[in-house]
Amino acid sequence: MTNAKKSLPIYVTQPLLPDLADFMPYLEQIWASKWLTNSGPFHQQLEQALCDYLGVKHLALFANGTLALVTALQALRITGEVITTPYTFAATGHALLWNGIKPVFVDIDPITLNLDPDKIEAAITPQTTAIMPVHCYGQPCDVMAIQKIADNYGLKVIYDAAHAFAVQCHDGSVLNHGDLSILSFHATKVFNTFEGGAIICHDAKTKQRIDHLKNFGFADEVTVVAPGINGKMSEINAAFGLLQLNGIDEALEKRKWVDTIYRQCLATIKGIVCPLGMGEKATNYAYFPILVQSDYPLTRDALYQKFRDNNVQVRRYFYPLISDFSMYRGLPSSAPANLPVAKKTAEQVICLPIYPDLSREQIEFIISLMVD
Ligand code: T4K
Repeated sequence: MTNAKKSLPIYVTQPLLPDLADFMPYLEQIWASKWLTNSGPFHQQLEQALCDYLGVKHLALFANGTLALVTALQALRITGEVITTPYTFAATGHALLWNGIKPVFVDIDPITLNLDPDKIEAAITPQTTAIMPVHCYGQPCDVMAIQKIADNYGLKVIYDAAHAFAVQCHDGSVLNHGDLSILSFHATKVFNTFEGGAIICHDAKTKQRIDHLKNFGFADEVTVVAPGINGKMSEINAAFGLLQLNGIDEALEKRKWVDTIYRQCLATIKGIVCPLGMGEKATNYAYFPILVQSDYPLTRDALYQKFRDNNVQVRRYFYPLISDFSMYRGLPSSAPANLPVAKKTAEQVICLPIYPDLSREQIEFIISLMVD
């Protein structure tokens, strides 16, 4: 215990970093070619390697997940109102606002913590054009139910799959569902390129439109087909992604091990619930959320403070709800009475540290803070 305490802080996550020496040949190649960005060779290789690894047809790399989200909405020309979850990171809602779209918040399911399909229909209006669910913590949404509603009402579906790298559902990659999915490759994610992201789509024409949109709208040297943005990933980020992909299976295994130990240790602690009973392939062990119930001796915030006092840098993902941020608070759908499950979950949640290098000693120290 004492040793674990000495080696603190323990962060909620730590990035996966391959050996620095293994990155040097990539850097030398970039230096030799002087090709630094704008769809260079590593960029092209990483797009193909990720399509193969993830089991998806088309993938466009981005500088980060937020730009991918903003561009996904542009690619499908989404306007009006979009139904989404309040239980997510700020970027989900902000991508809508950056496109002049009104978010309409719908409550979450208490088991999956994702958008509750049973509550979507009641929120649809003549202005609704799309649904933007989040595979929160990498737990797949009910993709079949959501698609059925979208088909019935002629709506597009864009998944914020920022957490869902390599996540499978009943018929393969969860990224193959909906019209588009976006990934984040931020440093804190299961697979990272320092900063980075991607849009997954199903046909070459859409991929081409996305590629134009992320490069200012340029279709060729003299033709600009849309008011695009600069969303391009650089060669350094792409090269790092290629290198990291080599170790991703091992990293996922280590995350699974951490998840298993936590579940074993927490099973007997009264008042602590692990909300997601995750299946073998339905998760990538990106996060380890716990819910602090009223029969636990400490409040959620007292336990959070105890962790922080002991230099365990846990996070309350996702508190506050984004519907409580000042720019969303005035929306009718942000009313707490409309979002009781999300509200309660946000008040109970703590995400415990989880990353490949977390040791048993560190896990035991974290657990000890919950039982002492
Ligand atoms: N949609 C969803 C559902 C998302 O969760 C996110 C991002 C996005 C969209 C947008 O994707 P990006 O545009 O970011 O690609 C972090 C991440 O910055 C953010 O990417 C992520 N979601 C969110 C859930 O978590 P913060 O503000 O909590 O990050 P920060 O800097 O406090 O880092 C958390 C912990 O990670 C630190 O305590 C220490 C550790 N850490 C962090 C960094 C940056 C490291 O060990 N090394 C590092 O380099 O948002």
